[in-house]
Amino acid sequence: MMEMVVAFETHAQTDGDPETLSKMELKELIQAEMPGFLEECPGSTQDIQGKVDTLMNKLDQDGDGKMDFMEFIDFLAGLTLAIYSHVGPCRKIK
Ligand SMILES: [Ca+2]
Repeated sequence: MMEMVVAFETHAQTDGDPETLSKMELKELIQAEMPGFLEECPGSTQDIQGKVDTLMNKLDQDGDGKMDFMEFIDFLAGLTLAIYSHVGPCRKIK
């Protein structure tokens, strides 16, 4: 988790606003920290930028067009739940 905090802080500084991620910063963070995440969406017809746009639209709770740290935490929580729901049942079989 500390790595994700550092990743947020590192990528959020790119455009001079260290408190939020722009769409470009979000895209760069995902591509650096979660390789393949934007590419691996079976059935999706969106290109990578379209996926980033959709992700930002869903997660930008205050509608300012940027992702603040609390919105980023919600993204991580949702992602963690999705991974658990996919991997959890497999672990229980062992
Ligand atoms: Ca926001």
